[in-house]
Amino acid sequence: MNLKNIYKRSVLGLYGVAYAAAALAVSLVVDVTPVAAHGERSQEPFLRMRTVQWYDIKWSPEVTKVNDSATIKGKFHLAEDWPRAAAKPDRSFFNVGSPSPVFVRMSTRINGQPWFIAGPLEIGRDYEVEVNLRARIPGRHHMHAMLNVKDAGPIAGPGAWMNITGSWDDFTNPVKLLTGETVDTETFNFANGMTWHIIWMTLACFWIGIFVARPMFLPRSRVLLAYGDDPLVDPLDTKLAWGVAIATIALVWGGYRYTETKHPYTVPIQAGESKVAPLPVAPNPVAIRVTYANYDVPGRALRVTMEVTNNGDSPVTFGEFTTAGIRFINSTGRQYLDPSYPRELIAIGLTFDDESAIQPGETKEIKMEAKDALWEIQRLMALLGDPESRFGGLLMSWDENGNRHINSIAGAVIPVFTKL
Ligand SMILES: [Cu+2]
Repeated sequence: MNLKNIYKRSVLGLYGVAYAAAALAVSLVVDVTPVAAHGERSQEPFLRMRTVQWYDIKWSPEVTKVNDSATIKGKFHLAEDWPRAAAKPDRSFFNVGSPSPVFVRMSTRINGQPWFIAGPLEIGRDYEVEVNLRARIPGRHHMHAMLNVKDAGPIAGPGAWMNITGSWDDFTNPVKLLTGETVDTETFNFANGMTWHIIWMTLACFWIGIFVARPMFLPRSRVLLAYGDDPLVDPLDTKLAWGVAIATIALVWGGYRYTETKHPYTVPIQAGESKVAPLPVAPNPVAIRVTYANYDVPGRALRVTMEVTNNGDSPVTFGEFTTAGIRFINSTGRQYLDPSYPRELIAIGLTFDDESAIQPGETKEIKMEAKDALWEIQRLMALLGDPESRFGGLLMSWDENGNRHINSIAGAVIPVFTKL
């Protein structure tokens, strides 16, 4: 390779750098308007319907002032029909899906136990969760309950709008340390953090700068491939490398020594595993066997045929089918509906071919229809395009005394195209 060639390649490399810089500048200058949701509808239906089945989720209050507390609480069932394509919840972490840290999470409890590290959860069982939040950034935010499952990713639950009023400047997050001192974690050691960023970035830029200047990456790589590293390393390079290596080690060692002297009492970040027993299995006299299910594409309706047995001593009536946080209800379910549940996630199109109660000891075949445009709006009909076209959800029934029974049902779905 001749000199002219090396020069040409260096110029090409510089064009690349200039292009990247221009792209960065455009993205900084052009106003990017925030979107109202975070793409929860684009998550595959099999993940939303057949993994974490959320119910009784409550967001309160609707409006919170900066620094005030809010909670998200509710329950979830881990579906027996957990899809093969998603990793099992052997290591899960309860999280809150929000547009940036608009709230600060103060605590998470699962079945009353602190849950600050990921841990195993059991398929087929139920859990109760409560998250305490502290309002930080004013605005109208869409907040989701969410379960992060290792290797399966975040599984978003239903979302509701929570508003924060006030000014971000007033936000404080005081924490009392073991030594009795109180610090505000919002601003604590901010300058220290910035200083360390600047130190390491300066060192990194200097290190890369050496190789950019003497000579640049591409010509260097060509020379290395053609002639080996002998012609590339000169005595100054060796001196600089030693200098940077010693500076790095000195900074790390010095930093640790300084921190230890300044904060002699520290607790390491907890890195174990949260373990909690699932909620006890509630006695459920209702047994359901799904025998057939189809999805009416033009009619936007899921139709499920099932054999239902009431093994209890009180007649039961079906009232709600919940899937992916969407609640399909009929007149029975409406009586028990939480009025604060997001309206956009409620569908009233739940019907049964036989609406009469199932008597104690009775077994009968029931055809359920859950019909609503929400199948389209929430993009759940995309389950027909999933490699495993199965539905899942919680079917809720109530006995005469108002006791609720929950059955997690699932089955294969066949698409049908009937005339409207
Ligand atoms: Cu959202």
